[in-house]
Amino acid sequence: MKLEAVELIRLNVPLKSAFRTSFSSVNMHEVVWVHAVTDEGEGWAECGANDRPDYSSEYHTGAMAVLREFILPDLFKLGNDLSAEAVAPTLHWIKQHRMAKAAIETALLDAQLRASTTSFAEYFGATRDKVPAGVSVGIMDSLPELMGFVEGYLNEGYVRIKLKIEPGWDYEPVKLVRETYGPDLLLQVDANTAYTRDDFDLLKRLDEFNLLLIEQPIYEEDLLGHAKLADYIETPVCLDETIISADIARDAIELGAAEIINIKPSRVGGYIESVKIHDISVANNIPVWCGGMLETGIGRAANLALAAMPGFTLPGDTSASSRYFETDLTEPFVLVDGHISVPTGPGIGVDPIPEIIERFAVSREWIKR
Ligand code: OSB
Ligand code: MG
Repeated sequence: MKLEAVELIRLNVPLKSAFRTSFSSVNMHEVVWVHAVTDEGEGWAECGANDRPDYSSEYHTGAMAVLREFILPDLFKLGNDLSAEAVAPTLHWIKQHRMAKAAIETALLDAQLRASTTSFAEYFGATRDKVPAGVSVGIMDSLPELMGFVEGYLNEGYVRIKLKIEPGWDYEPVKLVRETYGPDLLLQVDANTAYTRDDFDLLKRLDEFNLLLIEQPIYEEDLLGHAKLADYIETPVCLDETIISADIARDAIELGAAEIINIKPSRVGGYIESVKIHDISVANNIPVWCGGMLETGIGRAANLALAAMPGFTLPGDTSASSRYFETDLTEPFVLVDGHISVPTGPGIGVDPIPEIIERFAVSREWIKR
């Protein structure tokens, strides 16, 4: 396969309601898409980078810059030797920038698999045709507001609730949700690194709520701190931000820092690396689940295929389109009995709708070989 041109599209897609985490509050999904044109056909991917370097060091215009200046010139140079599998080895010399690398690798994988009429799910060896959906619930201004959202999501059929937490918004909201819905509700929390090694006693108080897991409680580089916390509390420690590669996943598991892993393909450099993390986790009896970055249908389709692999034994943040957007940019993904169907068509299995791209696009730029 040969890469002919790439279109970088910046989109601002309004969210239905503000999504607040311990690191930001967003009303708009500001995102970059990569549209690859090859001699065998076209492919699409959504870059995971936020508008600001607040979740990881990457941000959308930075990802566009590294694609333009370094990543795409190297891939153009490969000529006919290009394949999705060749992307990571070719770009190995570029330090970090995993979300930018993931976006182009995914767009090329989409083009490659569309050409061979293979779905992402088949390529991954996925074993299910639908996956259970959880929902990530942001930090709210008040407990009644939170309960309104949780009630609504449970009525829709979501099978697992994840509450975003931060110091001052932890024990009370978790207690209220647990007491209201009882012991059978699958409930977990995500701190996005908001706590420190000084907060272990506070986090231990959450043990009484029998949570599925606590996600990324402390600083992403503090592997040893997570191992110490995992020893100290009953709630299983799950890592998100820390797990940026299969090598780090292996080390975190061996150190006892990751009792569960959230796999986000964008964070780890793509789906090929994600499958490696899945395999390492399965070999070590570590459950995994698929995280999200508020993706539009273009990113969501590929995540659902990954989440259908056998090691994904916990519900993911792969919610329906309607949880995020009034209007998605593909056919919307819908929740049916708490599950979302895995696309079966070639490649990611969905197509962007041109008129809707036009509506939300802020800029479109072609880069040619
Ligand atoms: O930490 O999992 C996270 C959204 C943006 C950035 C980080 C995170 C999240 C979510 C929502 O929790 C996941 C989703 O529904 O896509
Ligand atoms: Mg998280």
